[in-house]
Amino acid sequence: MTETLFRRMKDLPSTHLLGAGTAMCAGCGGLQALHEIYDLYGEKTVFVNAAGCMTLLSVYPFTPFRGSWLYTSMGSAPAGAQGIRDALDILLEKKRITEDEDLETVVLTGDGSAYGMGVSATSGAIDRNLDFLYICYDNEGYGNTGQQFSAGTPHAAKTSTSRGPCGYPGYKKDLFSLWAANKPAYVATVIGAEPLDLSRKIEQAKKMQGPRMIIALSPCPTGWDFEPKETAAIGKLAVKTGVWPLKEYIGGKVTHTKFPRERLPVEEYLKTQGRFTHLFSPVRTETLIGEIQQLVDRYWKAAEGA
Ligand SMILES: Cc1ncc(C[n+]2csc(CCOP(=O)(O)OP(=O)(O)O)c2C)c(N)n1
Ligand code: SF4
Ligand SMILES: [Mg+2]
Repeated sequence: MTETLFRRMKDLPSTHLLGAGTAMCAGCGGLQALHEIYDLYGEKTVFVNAAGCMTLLSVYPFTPFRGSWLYTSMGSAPAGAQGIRDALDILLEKKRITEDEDLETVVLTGDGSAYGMGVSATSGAIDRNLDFLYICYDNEGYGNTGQQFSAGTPHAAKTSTSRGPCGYPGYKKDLFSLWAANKPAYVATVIGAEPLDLSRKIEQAKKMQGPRMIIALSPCPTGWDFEPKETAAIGKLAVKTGVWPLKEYIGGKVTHTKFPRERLPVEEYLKTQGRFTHLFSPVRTETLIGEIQQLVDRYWKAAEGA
């Protein structure tokens, strides 16, 4: 039976591979973004995957990734990627593989790793100018273990470890700027609900060498509490309200790739998710809604003035 399953997975076209026969939630926004990226990046890749939801894609001895796949602890995926890149370079030098058989090294981690435990290993990898693509699917919490808050959790969101009346008291870390400050070749934010913007950025990253980083906001029906069919609509609202700026960094310059000229009020986005219900019910919490709106307004005022 396992043999049949393996054959079935192998026979599927690559565009339908990710998610086949796995335990991912319906409507997973992280998987949507990964699908789109994988379609463009292709099978000649080694995925170095830190512990998190996406590690459920591979259930030993099977994996939907056609190239290769390595599982690492939460903090060490970029270090694992260095080992893979070095091994491939040695094989190339010894002519044990041809240029055509070389593989792209791709790190895949959640926000728990990217915004927290993995920052040190990522900084080291950028310092060593490691030639790799780093994808962070950002579902704004430790999704795999029950949506505890992470450094990517937005202000006031309820998580399993911030259940009080005001939700998470902290503020989402600015990972884009943190990465850009390390001067890698490329940094971009994307979202699966904007596939044209995403594909242009992945094509751009593909043309470059050195450290290239992608942060994909990943609407998460399970952790954010919404119906799986709403994933794309919520992703679009994240962009239209200005909550998730789409931008890229190349050679010291940051460019916004989509300017929400007529921004919708943030509450249009907040209202769609159970993690923000306490802002509207049983009574409307004007202070918190106002604070979130102010954060977004301040961001775009600075961006427009830049
Ligand atoms: C050092 C360490 N602490 C805790 C865990 C348990 N753990 C496995 S996955 C996970 C959540 C990871 O969160 P994130 O990186 O955001 O990925 P997501 O689960 O949201 O996909 C945790 C805490 C671990 N694997 N390693
Ligand atoms: S918990 Fe969220 S990120 Fe994890 S598989 Fe489910 S929908 Fe995707
Ligand atoms: Mg996460």
